[in-house]
Amino acid sequence: MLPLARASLLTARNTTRIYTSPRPYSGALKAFILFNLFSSAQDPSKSPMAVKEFVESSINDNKITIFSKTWCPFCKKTKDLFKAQFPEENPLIIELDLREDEEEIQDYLNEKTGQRSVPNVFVNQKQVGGNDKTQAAFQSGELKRLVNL
Ligand SMILES: N[C@@H](CCC(=O)N[C@@H](CS)C(=O)NCC(=O)O)C(=O)O
Repeated sequence: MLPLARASLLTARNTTRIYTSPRPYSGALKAFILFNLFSSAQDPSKSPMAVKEFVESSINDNKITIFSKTWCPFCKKTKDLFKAQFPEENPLIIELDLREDEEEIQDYLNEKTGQRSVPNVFVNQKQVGGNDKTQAAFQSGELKRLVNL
């Protein structure tokens, strides 16, 4: 074989060798990614209809609904306000960070109310808003009016 031809064959072999070893991993990785994409796409609890139904029934079936996150300091203030000022009420508190459909619920709340942040408070099916608006509504007497509708 001509020296030049041998050299290019060696290069080709080396190249092949370099890319041979990671192949089993990249195949497994691809399968893993595809599996995860497929699983989340197939998860019925995350479908737009299921999320919409969950949010709407939560709001419609409860006098007070608070979409919250366990670690959120504004949510704590809102929850404390209801506990202190309306102890006889039993708000439905949905801690989004404990759910797998957290993102989807926030997307739907944003679509419905223009607000993606938490807390997001509803009283007698009316959106009050986040913590600032809820505290202000309490100060003005509007929150009490809504609770007692
Ligand atoms: N001014 C808002 C502040 C609410 C806020 O910033 N909430 C944070 C959590 S502490 C939030 O929702 N961040 C976006 C997210 O968690 O997706 C209020 O009064 O509610």
